[in-house]
Amino acid sequence: MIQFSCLTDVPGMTKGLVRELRVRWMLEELGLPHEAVIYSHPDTKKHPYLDLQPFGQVPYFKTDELQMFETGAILIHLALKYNKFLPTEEVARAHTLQWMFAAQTSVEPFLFHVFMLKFDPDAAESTKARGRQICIDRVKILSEKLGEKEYFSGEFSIAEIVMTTVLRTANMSGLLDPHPNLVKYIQRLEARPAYQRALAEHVKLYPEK
Ligand SMILES: N[C@@H](CCC(=O)N[C@@H](CS)C(=O)NCC(=O)O)C(=O)O
Repeated sequence: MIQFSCLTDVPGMTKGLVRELRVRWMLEELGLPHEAVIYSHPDTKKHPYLDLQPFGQVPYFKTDELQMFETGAILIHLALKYNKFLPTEEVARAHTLQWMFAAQTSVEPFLFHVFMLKFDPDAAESTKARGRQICIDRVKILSEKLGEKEYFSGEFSIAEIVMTTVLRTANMSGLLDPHPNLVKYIQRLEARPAYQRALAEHVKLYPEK
């Protein structure tokens, strides 16, 4: 049975907006039976929940074969598995993925920020401190998840290209100082000849800086 997590109660303004809705919608489109597993917010912040969603967020996604998190990745997984809603034709597929990533990375964080400022009177006051704390927590979780492993995704993959480039900024901000395994991870990935070639070409664009 397909399962995904959701929350018992959410602030009124976010009713109808919780991201588990994306997974529900996709499952309805596919006509697949599913079960929502409901958690209190405090329970999502401790084990065993954190084994299924390391950031303590909803949703996780679970079947007999696999468990995963991140709504975009869950949708891609379902689309590939059931061969629906992700075109197989190369250009159409590329454009579909492009718009999905655009929504989640280039658009959503900014729209959500404005939404929070409008509906949560305390958000403006605490956004800076809260933002920093979230960053501290996120890198700690990533450090724990990586542990002594070489890669997050098991082998060198597109996930590692993105993760390395994201974590480099955290390193420059000093956020990785308590996490030598993440610093070593970056160094290991940066040592790849392909990365070195890419960086050399990139910095050539900015000779004066
Ligand atoms: N990028 C994640 C975001 C998940 C997310 O932000 N979930 C929110 C609900 S919409 C959550 O669990 N918030 C509670 C929290 O962070 O404590 C995804 O798309 O799955």
